[in-house]
Parts: sequence; structure tokens; C-alpha cells
Amino acid sequence: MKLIMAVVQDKDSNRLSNALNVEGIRATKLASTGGFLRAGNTTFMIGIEDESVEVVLQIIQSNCKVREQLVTPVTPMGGTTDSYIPFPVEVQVGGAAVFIMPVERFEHY
Ligand code: 2BA
Ligand code: 2BA
Repeated sequence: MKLIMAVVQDKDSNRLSNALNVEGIRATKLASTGGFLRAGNTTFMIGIEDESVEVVLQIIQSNCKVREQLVTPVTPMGGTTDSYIPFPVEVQVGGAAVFIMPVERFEHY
């Protein structure tokens, strides 16, 4: 079994939920916040048998879009705050940041 954690944009989360439901794939949605943009996003936690991992990845890929976003970072990208002038930058967000982890054991009580 694997645990898939996928950080997606809020705009895509309903569509992704529906697509997973249609395929009978169980998931938990967590409200999360991006460390860089400090804007809300959604983290999906999906416990899934190994043989269905690729199906889930395909569903995530086809339901999460890449979008351009113009932002003024609240912290400097270089790390130092000395002489930091906030400057709007365009960043590409998404479609999804996906982590796949082995599950040692799954219990359901
Ligand atoms: P945020 O941290 O709010 O990042 C939003 C977008 O800003 C990122 O899109 C990326 O294009 C840009 N960005 C982030 N950090 C940057 C930096 N230090 N310098 C320049 N640009 C930067 P994505 O890469 O598609 O990430 C979307 C969201 O997925 C992230 O939101 C974060 O919540 C999550 N994420 C991405 N990579 C992650 C990782 N390695 N670990 C945990 N969460 C991650
Ligand atoms: P929900 O997704 O809201 O599901 C609530 C209950 O609805 C489930 O209880 C199950 O009895 C039923 N259910 C959900 N999806 C189904 C499906 N595709 N076919 C038939 N019945 C379905 P539990 O199994 O006790 O799950 C309770 C909550 O635990 C779930 O809430 C979900 O948030 C989480 N969860 C369960 N299995 C998960 C998994 N494999 N990965 C991630 N989260 C899981």
C-alpha cells in the first residue's frame, strides 16, 4: 500500500474529489497553506493499493491545471532580509505537488 499526498490548488480540489469518487478511490482532504504564497491550497491524502497508484496519479494529472500567478513574495527569495524590496514576480503554480510514500501498516477500526 502507498500513501499519496497531493498538494493542489483550491480551484481544482472539487473536480479532483469528484473524479476520485467516480473511480471509487477513497481520499481525505486537508485545508493547507502554501509556504511561499501563503495562500490556501488543498492537500489530498490517499491511501491506495500499489497497483492503483498509477491510476490515481493519472487522475490527479488530468484534473489539476498549471496556472500563472503574479505575487509579491512576503519573504525574499534569496533568504536575507537586508535591503529587501518587495517586487512582484510571476510564478507557475501547480498542477500538483505529489508525494508517494510506502505504508507499513493500515488499520481501519
Ligand atoms: P507555495 O509554497 O505557496 O508555492 C506556490 C508556487 O510558488 C510554487 O508552485 C512555485 O512555482 C513557487 N515557489 C515556491 N517556492 C518558491 C521559491 N523558494 N522560489 C521561487 N518560487 C517558488 P508549486 O511548485 O506548483 O507548488 C504549489 C504548492 O505545493 C506550494 O505552494 C506548496 O504548498 C506545495 N509544495 C510544492 N513543493 C513542495 C515540497 N517540496 N514540499 C511540500 N510542499 C510543497
Ligand atoms: P469519507 O470519504 O467521507 O467516507 C465516509 C464513509 O463513507 C467511509 O467510512 C465509508 O464507509 C464510506 N465510503 C467512502 N468512500 C467509499 C467508496 N468509494 N465506496 C463505498 N463506501 C465508501 P470510512 O471507511 O470509515 O472512512 C472514514 C474517513 O476516513 C473517510 O471519509 C476518509 O476521510 C478517510 N479515509 C478512509 N479510507 C481512506 C483512504 N484509503 N485514504 C484516505 N482517507 C481515507
